[in-house]
Amino acid sequence: MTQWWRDAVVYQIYPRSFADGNGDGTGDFAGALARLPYLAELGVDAVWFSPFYPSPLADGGYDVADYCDVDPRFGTLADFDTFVAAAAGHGIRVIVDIVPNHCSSAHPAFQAALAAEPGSPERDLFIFRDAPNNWQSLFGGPAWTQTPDGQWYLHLFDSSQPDWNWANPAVPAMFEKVLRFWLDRGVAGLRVDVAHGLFKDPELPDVPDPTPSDRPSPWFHRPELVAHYATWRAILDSYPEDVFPGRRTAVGEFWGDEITHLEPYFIPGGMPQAFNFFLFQTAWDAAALRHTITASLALTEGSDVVAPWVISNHDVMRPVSRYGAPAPAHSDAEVDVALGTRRARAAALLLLALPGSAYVYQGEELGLPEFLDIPAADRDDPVYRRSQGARLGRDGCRVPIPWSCTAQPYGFTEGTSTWLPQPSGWGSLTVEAQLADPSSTLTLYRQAIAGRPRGEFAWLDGYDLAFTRGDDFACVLNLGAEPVPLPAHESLLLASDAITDDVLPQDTAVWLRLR
Ligand code: TEU
Repeated sequence: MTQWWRDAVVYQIYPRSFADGNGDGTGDFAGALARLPYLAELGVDAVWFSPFYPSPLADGGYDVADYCDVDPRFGTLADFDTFVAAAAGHGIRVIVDIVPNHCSSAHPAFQAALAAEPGSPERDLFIFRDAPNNWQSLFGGPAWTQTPDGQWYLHLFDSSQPDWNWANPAVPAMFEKVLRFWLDRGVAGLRVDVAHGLFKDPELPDVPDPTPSDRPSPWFHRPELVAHYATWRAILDSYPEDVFPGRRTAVGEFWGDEITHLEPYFIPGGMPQAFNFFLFQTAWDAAALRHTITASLALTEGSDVVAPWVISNHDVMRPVSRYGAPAPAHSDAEVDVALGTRRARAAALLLLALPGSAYVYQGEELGLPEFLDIPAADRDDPVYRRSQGARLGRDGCRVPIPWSCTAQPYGFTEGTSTWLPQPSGWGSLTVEAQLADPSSTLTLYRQAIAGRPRGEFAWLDGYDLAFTRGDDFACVLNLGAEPVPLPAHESLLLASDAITDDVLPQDTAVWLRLR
């Protein structure tokens, strides 16, 4: 049975910001459908949609009020089905986002819990207590909110995102139905939000250090998870090859402070894929990157679980700004966009040459910088609100995509405004402008996706950061100040920047045909 996801390139769509089809300034399925040819030409194997379910959008849709429908702002279930069928026509599979750790406070089950008595079965679907412990929300502030009758409920994220009680068998039973609802509709896979969450230590103990982190804790990486995901794997594997060749898949959003925190998930019959976030958490330093790659490959060695590589998503600063900023960046003035762009292009050649699957977040292929100067009044991320502005949050990487023209809204919408503002000066970054430019970042991504190497990985001796894939392909990066002579090769396949005299300048990567 083909495991199509093992070396797939998956494109992440953040639906609010990908493409607007109805002129209201928010992206939707109609807009995405119109842009399918773009995705087909980019050459991706699948798209993952961040949540599009009915939601108050208090956390961009990761606050789900109904797991089995489409929010009218994004379209209808029929529009979703149309997209899946049309994508299949282009050979593109669809992955949907499942949010099992928490729902929206607008979810009928939580509304029923609020209306019910303390100690009732309705409340037992969530985590209500008479007194809070000292846990903190990952978005800032306490992880507990008090209800009018005096009880408190747990929310690891925003107060509008109550955590489900996974120790109550009704919760896994409900999610099994949600999984089947989408799998029956023909989706090829699921992305599982906060996959290291869900189960909590039943004692809900106070912790010595309540600072949120992704290490194993009474709320993250609980031992129940491994057996739980085996049940989801069995559901995935029970689906026939009716839509596409190959099994259905799921990719877990497992964060860890260290690579070893993910080890338990790399077992036979587990969740088919676990994101590898360590590449973008690693500094722009050859030795550090080499160490991360070696440790990541060791994690997947001999396991049938795949760990897709990632350099950006809707939760982290755009690579161009991250690699061009003295961290943490707080204003455009501090970001060297030219330097960041140079490094992000080299990182793209690394990402797409490594063995296994890679996820590309919308706009990464355009080399968009983070929009850091969004006015306070326009910011939407609860992280910004809950931290009283101390953390800028993630709006800057969620700006509507510039498709064409030289000014806002850059072809994103037929309307005049967009749900988050776009900066001026993005005219040269639009899809239209970059398609016409053979040296654009979009062209680089298209060429790299089309030409991904398949052979066995081996480090290339004599270089800080270089490796071969089989006998005839090499990827070489130079992150150091000194130019590096290229190894003997038959031809230069791709370069992240201009190369002269077979010498690789600083912050540049090349793909070489060796023979
Ligand atoms: O993100 C998860 C998340 O943000 C944390 O679990 C993570 O541990 C931390 O930020 C990294 O150190 C997911 C979604 O991707 C995000 O957009 C949502 O806001 C969040 O869950 C809540 O649903």
